[in-house]
Amino acid sequence: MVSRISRFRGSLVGAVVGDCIGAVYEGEWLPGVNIDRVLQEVAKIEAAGSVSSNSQENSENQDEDKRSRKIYKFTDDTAMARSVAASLIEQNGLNAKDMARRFSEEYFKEPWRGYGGNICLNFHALKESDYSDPFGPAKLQFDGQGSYGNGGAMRIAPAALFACRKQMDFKKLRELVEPITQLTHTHPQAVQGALLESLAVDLALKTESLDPDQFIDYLCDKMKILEDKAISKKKRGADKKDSKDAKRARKKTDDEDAEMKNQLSYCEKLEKIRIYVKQKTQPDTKEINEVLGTDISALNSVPAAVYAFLRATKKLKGIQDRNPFEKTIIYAISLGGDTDTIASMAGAIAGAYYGIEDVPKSWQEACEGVEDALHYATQLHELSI
Ligand code: R7I
Ligand code: MG
Ligand code: MG
Ligand code: MG
Repeated sequence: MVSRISRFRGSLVGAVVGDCIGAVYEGEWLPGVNIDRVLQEVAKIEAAGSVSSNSQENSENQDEDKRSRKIYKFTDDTAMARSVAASLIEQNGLNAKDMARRFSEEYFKEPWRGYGGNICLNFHALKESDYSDPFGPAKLQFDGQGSYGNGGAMRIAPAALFACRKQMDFKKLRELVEPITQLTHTHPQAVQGALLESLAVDLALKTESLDPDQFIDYLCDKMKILEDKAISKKKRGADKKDSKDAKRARKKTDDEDAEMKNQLSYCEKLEKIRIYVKQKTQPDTKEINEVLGTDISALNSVPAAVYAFLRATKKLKGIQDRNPFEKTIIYAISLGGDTDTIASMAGAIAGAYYGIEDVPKSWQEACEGVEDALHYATQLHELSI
């Protein structure tokens, strides 16, 4: 049995190693990233790890090894997740102003971490207004429709851990995840994506013996509630016919509907995942790209992360000798596109299920930010009992 603390550590560390290793390939599109290339990179990490373990008796050698070893830097995904963790821990709950300030200050300290194109405007606006309305600037993004990027989902694992008290239900998880996401992302797809990721992490933390079908059933159940609510909210908005604003809102809704008609919803994608996971022959990466998506939008990346985690319980070409956590990360990266983020989100779920013992030591040593992640996981664990 994997202990609860091991799962907490596995989840946050899983997210960090997915981000750090995935970042090597971010933005490589079709036809994905050849799995042999990912394996070569991983082999380098593991070779460096075995050198350091051979020189363990000699501390001088050890220091020298540490200096010469390549360190894989984390990106914005981890930078923001760290702020979520630190803020929840220090405030023992959500303090929106505090979290917004941490996001923003972190960005101004290290703007080179690879942030999304528009989120930076948010940080500027937050700072200029001295965080007086932490939710204000995000609502103005993209002509008022809010960002649908995956920046909300990519940082949410610590919130799932914080919320993982025995009595914590879906409603309470939502009450935490929605505002954390809305500090930067107000588009319903971004919020739903963050909820899907947090639900998957939460469920993985609590699952003893994984049955992919049941895992998907649970997620579908909850996502259906969210999607139905979003549809009726939209309808209510469109029904207000009187004012000019409402007319404009209605036109926007129609445009969005037309745009979204070509897209599968989260629930529909979860049903596709169910089929892909069961499939005897490994699904084609091209098809995964087209159907689930692997880009920087939440709708086209969170499902891919859930899929990578579940498919890694099955046969995967070229990586059968790897443990299922390693398979999850390597396979998620091989799907291409937004590799740091998809691998990070998949890593948070896989780590929550398999625990820290399945995250290779050499990977942990190679990735920047792992020690802090372990520290945050321990503190979140203490708060959650
Ligand atoms: O979502 P966000 O934080 O970006 C996260 C991604 C991850 O891959 C990270 O690893 C990092 O590389 O970036 O940042 P946003 O700027 O909110 O959204 C990302 C991008 O999605 C935007 O720059 C836009 O290109 C696109 N986008 C939209 N485009 C049109 N209309 C997001 N929302 C919209 C929209 O409503
Ligand atoms: Mg990134
Ligand atoms: Mg990314
Ligand atoms: Mg380290």
